[in-house]
Formats: sequence, C-alpha cells, structure tokens
Amino acid sequence: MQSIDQNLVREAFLREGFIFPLDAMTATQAAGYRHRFDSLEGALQEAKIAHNGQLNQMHAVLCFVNEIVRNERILDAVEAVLGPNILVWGSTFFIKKPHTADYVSWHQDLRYWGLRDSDALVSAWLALGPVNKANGCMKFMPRSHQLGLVDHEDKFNVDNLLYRGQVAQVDVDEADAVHVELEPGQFSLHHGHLLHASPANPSDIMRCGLTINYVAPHNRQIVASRDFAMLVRGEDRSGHFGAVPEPEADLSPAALHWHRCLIAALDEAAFAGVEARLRP
Ligand SMILES: O=C(O)CCC(=O)C(=O)O
Repeated sequence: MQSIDQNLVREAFLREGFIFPLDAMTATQAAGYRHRFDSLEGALQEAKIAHNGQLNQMHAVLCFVNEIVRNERILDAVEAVLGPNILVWGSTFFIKKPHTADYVSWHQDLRYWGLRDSDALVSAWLALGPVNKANGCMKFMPRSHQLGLVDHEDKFNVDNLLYRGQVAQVDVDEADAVHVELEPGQFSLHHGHLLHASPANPSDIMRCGLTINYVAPHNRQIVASRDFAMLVRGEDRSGHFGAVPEPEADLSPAALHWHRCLIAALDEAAFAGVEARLRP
C-alpha cells in the first residue's frame, strides 16, 4: 500500500477539489468489512434503520463502521485538509445492487447539510468491493468546488439516491468528468462544493461504498436546531456538536438512540423548506 503524502493530498484537494485513489487498507481487509456488512443486512432490515432508502449514520450503530471511520490512513489524508482535530459528522452506505436503476444526480454535498464552513468539511468514499464505470462509480467535475454553492432544483425522483433528488443548476460537460474508479480498500476525498454524480448499475457486480463526512470542530450547524458528531482524532474545544459515543455493540439500544438523534438532525437540515407531503 502506498503511504499517504499529506502535502500531495492537500495540494490536489485544494486545486482539483478531490483526490484518488488513496489506499486505506488491503483488499483482504476490505473483503472482511464487506462480509460484515453483508452478514448484517438482515439485522439492518429488521431494525428498520434504512432511511429514505439510504443507510445513514452507520458509524453510530455498527462497530465495524466505527472502526473504519477511525482508519489511520483515511484520517491522515483527512488531516491534510482539516488539520489535527477531526470529527465524524456523517456516514452512509451507498449501495447499488446489480441491474438496478438507482443513480445520483449532479450535486454539491453542502447544499442541504446546514453546515456553515465549506473549508471545514471533507468527504471520504471507501470502496468495499470493485467500483468502476461498469457498476456506476462516481464522477467528479474537476475544480467545480471553485464555483462556490450553486442553486439546486429538487426533483424527488424515486430512483435518485439523494434526499430531495436535487440537481445542480449548472451546465455540466460530461466529457470533462473524471470517473472515480477504485479497487476494494481504496478511497477518494472530495470537497463539499465539488459537483459529483453517479449513474445506475447495469452490471452483475454490486457497487458497495461507504462515504464518511468529516468536519473540523470549528464548523457549525446553522439550519437544524441541534447537531452531533463523533471525535475521532485530536480534540474538540469548540463544542459546537453534541458528542456521539462509539457503539458498544451492533444496533444496541443506546446506539439506536444516538442514531435517531443523528437522523433527526440530518432530516431537519436536509428537508428544510420541503412540504411535509414530499418527505418520506
Ligand atoms: O455513491 C455515490 O454514487 C454518490 C455518493 C455521494 O454523493 C457522496 O458521497 O457525497
């Protein structure tokens, strides 16, 4: 595995708005995590924990996800962007089963998250299986983070994996897009203003990825009335986010309680201004 060169990560991230591929773990370790995900699928369904078709905030309820968000190599790369104090604000499994229509429209993450500081957020996307053009990998629009926040239109398309089916109102030239192909155990980093999207998965191979949203402690929630995050490196002297504890067991009652708190905060920000009838 290649080591993380923090100067290179920071430079590329600031210039292009993303960097990949970076190595988080071996393919064997990734396969182990993937096995744990697959074996928990039934329990996740039983706990009715999928939300709006997504598996959000899994670091609060699953021990192996709590382990992944603390991966030293991912944190070294994130530190190159955020500095030494790092909190996990969100985590989501973005799953595309074989031959399904699920897709993600061109969007910027920070449009509906209610977070104030774009330079105090970075998202890591970790491949827990092969991720390529054939099974619907992400596409990044280089340097689009320099546009700042652009308008989005809510489309609420059922096949769109985004909360509001939001679509960035900019002309995107697909020819300029960079395909984020990753081997199992590799990850990408992207900026909260970077335009990105992904098509459906018409292949026989499931696309399985975990996205982790890291914030620096000085960031702030300015739309929802409360917000929460989990300290994973350094210290939090700001106290802007309620402290989320590590799950002591998969889907334990305490972990599920914290998960409900995180989802309530996320919903309050993500659905702000949306009519009740359009919410899930
Ligand atoms: O997994 C995908 O295709 C999209 C993920 C995404 O939008 C994100 O991680 O910010």
